[in-house]
Amino acid sequence: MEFLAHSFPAFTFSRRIRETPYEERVMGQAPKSMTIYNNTPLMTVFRSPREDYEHLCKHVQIWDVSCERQVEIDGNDALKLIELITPRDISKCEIGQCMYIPLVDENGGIVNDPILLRLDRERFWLSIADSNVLLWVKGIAYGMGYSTLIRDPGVNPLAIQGPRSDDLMADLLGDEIRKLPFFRFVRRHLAGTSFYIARSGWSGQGGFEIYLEEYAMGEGLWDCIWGAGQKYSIRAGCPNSIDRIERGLLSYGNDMTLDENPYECGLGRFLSENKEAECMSSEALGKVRENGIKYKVVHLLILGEPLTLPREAWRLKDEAGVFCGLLTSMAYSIRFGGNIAFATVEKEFSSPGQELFVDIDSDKQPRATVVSKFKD
Ligand code: THG
Repeated sequence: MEFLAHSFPAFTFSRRIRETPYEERVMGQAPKSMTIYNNTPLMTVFRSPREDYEHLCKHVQIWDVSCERQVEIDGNDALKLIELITPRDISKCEIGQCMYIPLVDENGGIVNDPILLRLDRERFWLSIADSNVLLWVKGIAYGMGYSTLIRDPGVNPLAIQGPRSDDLMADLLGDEIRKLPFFRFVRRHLAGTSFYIARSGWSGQGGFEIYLEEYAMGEGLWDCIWGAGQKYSIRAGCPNSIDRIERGLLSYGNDMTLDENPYECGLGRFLSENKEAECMSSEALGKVRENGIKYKVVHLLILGEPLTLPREAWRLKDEAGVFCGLLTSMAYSIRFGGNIAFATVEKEFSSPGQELFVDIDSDKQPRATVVSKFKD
């Protein structure tokens, strides 16, 4: 298997590793590799990255993304609390709307990059990436003396992704669902349970995310979608590295961390410079705007043979052999005829066209070119 260089000891599942309501069904589809995300198993490959990618681009897939945990923030100060932790202005977020909101600390560091769901005026879910938002938010709420209830509501999201997602969900929920705009959600009923369903998902192929609240209904829901999906050649899937890098979706913990600010990660368009509400990162981000950034996350094209990225990531050098950045994610893209990657590089080396070298132990060090974007 090209993506498994060597074998590992068996994984010990314990109470610290969350179970998901769909895992029996997922395991029945013989996934080949997985990772742990928010203490929850997340599959990474079913057949091969390339086969999974080609299927995702043509058909429809069902993904167990229970690892996208929800942090529920409920109560009188909920809006105020979320305004405090994100530099994005969320005051105009409507009930039934999702917003991508980087969470940023008092030093300008990115804590997480969740999707916000506004369930009610003062009731929200943060659908988080892999870092402990719950404890951070609880600490802030306590320190500020806010009266809010903050908890994990035990939601287990299921994503339906791919070009046939609309046909499949219209068969199950009626044609109305086709009209659901991007980043909007509605309440629907299926397989004996009701849930919020949003047009969203971590792929470039479009689709929906179902936020299942009743754990015990998970297998029934999976089976219902699976059965109806047979005519669309449905398969079990997972976030696909080729697709997400082509789409330019950054992965928290890999391509951005607490050490980077949102301007360095190209998330400037999600920040509201003059937001009215009090926000803990305003001052730090104002300073970044004044002083400029030192690093930048860029897209790289590395022509040649497929490369695999080791866990510690690869260093990048300039022509003179001086270290100037770090490769953070990579995949081989047939579409672009080479390896596509994200890297954090010193700002002087971040303009499109810039050439860099991948510092691997070989006579011929692969040449990497900074590109503006992989795909629109
Ligand atoms: N779905 C849900 N929760 C999640 C993710 C998800 N939590 C973790 C992680 N993914 C959060 N990160 C992202 C990053 C980007 C997007 C969604 C979640 C995304 N971005 C769009 C884009 O860049 O094209 C649009 C953003 C916008 O315009 O507002 O979709 O996938 N439930």
